[in-house]
Amino acid sequence: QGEQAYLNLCRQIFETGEQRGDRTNTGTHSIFGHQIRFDLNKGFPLLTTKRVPFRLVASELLWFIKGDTNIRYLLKHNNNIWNEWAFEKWINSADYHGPDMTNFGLRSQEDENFNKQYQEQMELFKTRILEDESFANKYGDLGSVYGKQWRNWKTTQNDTIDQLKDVIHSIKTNPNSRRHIVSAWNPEDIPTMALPPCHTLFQFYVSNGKLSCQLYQRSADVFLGVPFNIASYALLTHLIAHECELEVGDFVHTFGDAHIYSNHVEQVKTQLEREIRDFPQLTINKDKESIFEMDLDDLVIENYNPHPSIKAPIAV
Ligand code: DHF
Ligand code: TMP
Repeated sequence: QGEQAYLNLCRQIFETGEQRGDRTNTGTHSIFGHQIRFDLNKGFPLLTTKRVPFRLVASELLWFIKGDTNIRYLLKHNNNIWNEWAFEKWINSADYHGPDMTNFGLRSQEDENFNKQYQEQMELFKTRILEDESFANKYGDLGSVYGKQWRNWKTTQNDTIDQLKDVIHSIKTNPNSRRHIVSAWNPEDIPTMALPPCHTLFQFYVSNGKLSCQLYQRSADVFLGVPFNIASYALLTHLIAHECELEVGDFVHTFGDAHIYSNHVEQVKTQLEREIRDFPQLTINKDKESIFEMDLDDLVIENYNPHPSIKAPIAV
């Protein structure tokens, strides 16, 4: 339960994980199939054994909720977490004429000279996304990722399905339903996505006036991605409970391939030596009912006193 369950998952991956290669050529320790649980009444699960930037988690979730798939919104909120995947599309396009950026993720870690060039190109890219709207429309878009599937799933009848609105409606009108599901996994659209969805499918459950949520995450970067994913789905559960006038219950996090990248091992060991502190509290602006009206300022985290942040390179 709680943060201890997260740390136990890390330990278990070290102790029983298989060393295996992966798409990014970084190398991982990995296990398959695991579940952890957070009682959302015991504080908001923003990990305390390292600082997790709530502002970035919240702006990414609001971006999904808006149905947006363009990193321009994120950049406007000073959120850089999806840059690499848009940049990748840009440097592979016929319009890119700068220095060769092939395999920039790994090369920027190994070659200091190249890293300088890469940082330069990335800054140019970001500026252009922010300042040039038609460029942003073309190269800031990540394809049919989360926001698209949650709010505008395309049907064979050339219609769209708003899964998020529908699931909120079904929670309100038929709480006992076993069909409160949102899926981001759209097999037809996978080829058009910068990254196939890692948090793949989630389900809600109403019991005794409390809303619980379970996520199936097919692939989990346990050090960098998972702390964000936990906080993001905890926040989503709070927001939907707020709109449906329910209390919060549990967040259940179920994993497929749960892995620690080989260049995160030292960082995780540092984190495992730290003592867990109390979780912070989340307050949502009571003047707003609908999750579709929420802004960053409507979400406030209090009493968050984590250990210092721990940096690590992200595998692209
Ligand atoms: N790829 C991989 N390999 N792992 C991921 O976790 C991942 N996550 C994605 C997209 N692609 C991915 C989207 N979510 C960070 C956290 C979540 C995230 C992307 C990036 C991240 O870099 N977190 C840093 C801080 C970032 C910052 O301050 O700008 C961290 O230390 O938590
Ligand atoms: P994959 O598509 O080859 O599985 O690579 C995706 C990587 O990104 C993998 O390490 C999992 C990680 N990831 C998360 O852990 N959480 C996320 O929210 C996202 C988008 C990715």
